[in-house]
Amino acid sequence: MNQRIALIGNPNTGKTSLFNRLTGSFAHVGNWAGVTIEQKIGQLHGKVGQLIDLPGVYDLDPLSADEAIVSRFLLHEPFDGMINIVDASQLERNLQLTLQLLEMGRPLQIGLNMVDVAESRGMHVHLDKLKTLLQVDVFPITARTGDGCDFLLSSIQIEKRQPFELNYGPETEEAITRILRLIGRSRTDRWIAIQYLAGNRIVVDHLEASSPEIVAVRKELETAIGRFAHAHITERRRDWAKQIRYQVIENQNVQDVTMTDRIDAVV
Ligand code: GDP
Ligand code: K
Ligand code: MG
Repeated sequence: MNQRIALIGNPNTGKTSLFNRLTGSFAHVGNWAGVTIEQKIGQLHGKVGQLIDLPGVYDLDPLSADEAIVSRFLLHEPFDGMINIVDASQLERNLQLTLQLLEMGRPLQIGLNMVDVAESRGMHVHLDKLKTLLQVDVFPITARTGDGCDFLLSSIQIEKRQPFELNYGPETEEAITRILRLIGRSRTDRWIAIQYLAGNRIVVDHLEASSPEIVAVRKELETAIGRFAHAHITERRRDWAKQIRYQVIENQNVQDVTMTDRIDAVV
């Protein structure tokens, strides 16, 4: 079977470096429908399968053209699995996207990149703890040198996975259940209700067109919690990412790499 694997992660986490390590010559370079951003698809080395290099994003909420491409891809394009590349030196920021991918419940593996940068700052990531907390396979890699990339390649799998369930609090959980009932979806699709409440434009437009009643559910939730649903979801994601980082990094005195540190580290 010709597997289609999507490569997803924050900008500047090493996606293109990993893409070049895992694939041979380009199978295809084209444009995403309606936008002029390059689409890169490569044949996976030694496998009947393709890797799709998606634009780097921090979130699935399509505020930027890149996020719209990724969001549309995940909602509308056929694919068999995902590799989420995560920057080990910026876990708190990266994991906020990872959570959204975990919630989808599609086959997923994490390539933990920039391990060299993290280690050089004295940050040691407890891989086993991270795997247990995220309930997904995590492969440490250094995309720049190729370390760990072959093992990641040989471990690509498209097994079914249970969606990760983060609890958003009683009022939000009730709203999620009501939304799923209104749109006729099961609990495994709860990520759609979460993306709706998070204000993902593509999901909002799609769901409100077919089930206008869900607006009232969101408004009731906002009255109950005294704030916008999207603000609540975003904060909950950030708190979760902070907690995971706290639990998996050994030396708590070391801070995550900042954007300025990153520029210094890669040049
Ligand atoms: P993308 O924006 O996610 O596609 O990231 P790139 O592959 O373009 O990488 C961004 C920068 O990080 C480049 O300068 C890479 O050489 C560098 N880089 C990629 N992987 C690693 C790594 O594992 N360690 C270090 N130190 N740098 C890396
Ligand atoms: K780049
Ligand atoms: Mg790139």
